[in-house]
Amino acid sequence: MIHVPKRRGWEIPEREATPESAVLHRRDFLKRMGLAGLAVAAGGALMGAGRALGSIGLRGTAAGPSPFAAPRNPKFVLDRPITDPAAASAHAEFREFCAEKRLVAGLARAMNPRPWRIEISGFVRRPRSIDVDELIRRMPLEERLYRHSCREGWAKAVPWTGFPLSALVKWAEPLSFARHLTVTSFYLPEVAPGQGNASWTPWPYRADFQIEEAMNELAFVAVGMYGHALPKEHGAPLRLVMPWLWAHESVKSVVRLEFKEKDKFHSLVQGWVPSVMPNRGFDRGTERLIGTDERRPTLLFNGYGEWVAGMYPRHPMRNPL
Ligand SMILES: Nc1nc2c(c(=O)[nH]1)N[C@H]1C(S)=C(S)[C@@H](COP(=O)(O)O)O[C@H]1N2
Ligand SMILES: [Mo]
Repeated sequence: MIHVPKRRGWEIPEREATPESAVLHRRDFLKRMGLAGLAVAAGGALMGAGRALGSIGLRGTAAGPSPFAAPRNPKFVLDRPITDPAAASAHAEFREFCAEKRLVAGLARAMNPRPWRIEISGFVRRPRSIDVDELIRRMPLEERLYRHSCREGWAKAVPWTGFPLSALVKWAEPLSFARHLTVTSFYLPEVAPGQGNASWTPWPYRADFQIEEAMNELAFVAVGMYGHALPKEHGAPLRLVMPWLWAHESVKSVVRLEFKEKDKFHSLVQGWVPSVMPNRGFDRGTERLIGTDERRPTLLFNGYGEWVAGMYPRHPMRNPL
């Protein structure tokens, strides 16, 4: 069944769509073998450093290096230069603050990402909440170079510091019949002026995933960027990065992970946008690289098919094939 999205004010017309045959590439990624152990060992060393830092946030101090400067996982390579950090921050999508991307960073200064608690709820062995810095100390930190692409037709390439979402899911101990995960952002209309605007709903911002998607090796939780703590406009103190999905799935400033037995398969953020990119009829065909304005073709599964294509065998909304 064809799913026709309602056009929202912030969507640009889809006049640039090109035939999918023009964007079907496979990319050569580094072989995935033998590197996992290395990342885990390096992450363990950093967890030690993090523990020594005490509770006043996780800044680098005389006591040790910043945990946000984590060792890079060499498995994930880019086909383009890293996006200039200033350009990335001047073009931040964070509707809680403003629809105008260049104003988001200024408005987001009003938020306070620490202290910050993350709630684990739903079908888990033990519903609980945890302080973000405590969570960071428990997780194996690494740096990954990922590309992310918004369906408005722009893309960034960013070194994220964080940990696999699978590590957090395992820590949460979902029950065997938990099949979906809803990841939710904050609701603070007194801090985030965009949340006073009911025309873009529902708040709080959220996205739904199948457990398989959450457990996929690519699914990442970022707590840092460019070797530093995550800036507010990019979703401090903790956000998702799901690079094979359109970037609207990468929920910023997460406050809750809820495990569910069942959900609409394709509920997603607003319940209307196909999430795997590119998707016939919704993809624009090219993306503009933030910072350089270079245009590149969009890629099936954003070029990450090697990791994720197997998860989408038959679902017409998620599998564009
Ligand atoms: N909480 C929250 N998360 C969000 C959004 C948002 O408005 N609120 N926007 C999404 C969209 S549409 C995009 S394109 C990416 C942008 O991430 P970036 O600004 O770090 O590039 O964040 C996603 N995560
Ligand atoms: Mo977006």
